[in-house]
Amino acid sequence: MLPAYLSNPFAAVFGGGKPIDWGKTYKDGRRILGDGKTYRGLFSGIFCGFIAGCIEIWLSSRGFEVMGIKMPAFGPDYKSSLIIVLALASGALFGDMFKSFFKRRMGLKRGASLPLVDQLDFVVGAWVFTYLVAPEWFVSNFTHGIMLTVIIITPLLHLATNIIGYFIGVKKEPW
Ligand code: CTP
Ligand code: K
Ligand code: MG
Repeated sequence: MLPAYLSNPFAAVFGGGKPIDWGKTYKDGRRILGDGKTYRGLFSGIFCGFIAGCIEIWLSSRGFEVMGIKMPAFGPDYKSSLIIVLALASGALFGDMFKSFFKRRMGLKRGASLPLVDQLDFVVGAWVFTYLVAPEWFVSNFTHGIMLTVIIITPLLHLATNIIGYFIGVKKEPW
């Protein structure tokens, strides 16, 4: 999940410049996506998430140790692993973009919050893209366990990060 988790914050760090919708409005007179979705954010986010995934593939191919626990070498199928990593990173940002389209149709301005949807958009996007390239990944009970954990933990992580952001003064609201 790391490529999906990292593509969003990296899009926020490196984003800016030309918006993906070129500043155009939809039939309803509102922006198609809004200024919060830019080409630079999209490509830098996908790139950083992809690099994170490549490091994971590299680590898992040689085996590594975390806090004294030895992880065995996986000997992964590199080609399919790279495609999955790319699907996770890009799916996350496309899911986020898809959500912005609907937020604008609902009349919500850029940055306005849509609870739970704002926190799970990228997770759903990442899984939809992964399903398209590797449906076999979704049949195992192990994967279902990971998915349930991610759905429960992600909104909590999001809230915790925002509370920290509020106390260190980089966020106006603690949510
Ligand atoms: N960002 C970007 N390009 C993307 C995604 C994000 O440039 N494809 C940057 C923007 O600067 C954006 C910030 O990351 O403001 C935070 O992303 P997000 O919370 O998804 O955007 P919002 O500004 O909240 O816009 P929206 O209401 O459309 O979700
Ligand atoms: K987001
Ligand atoms: Mg936002």
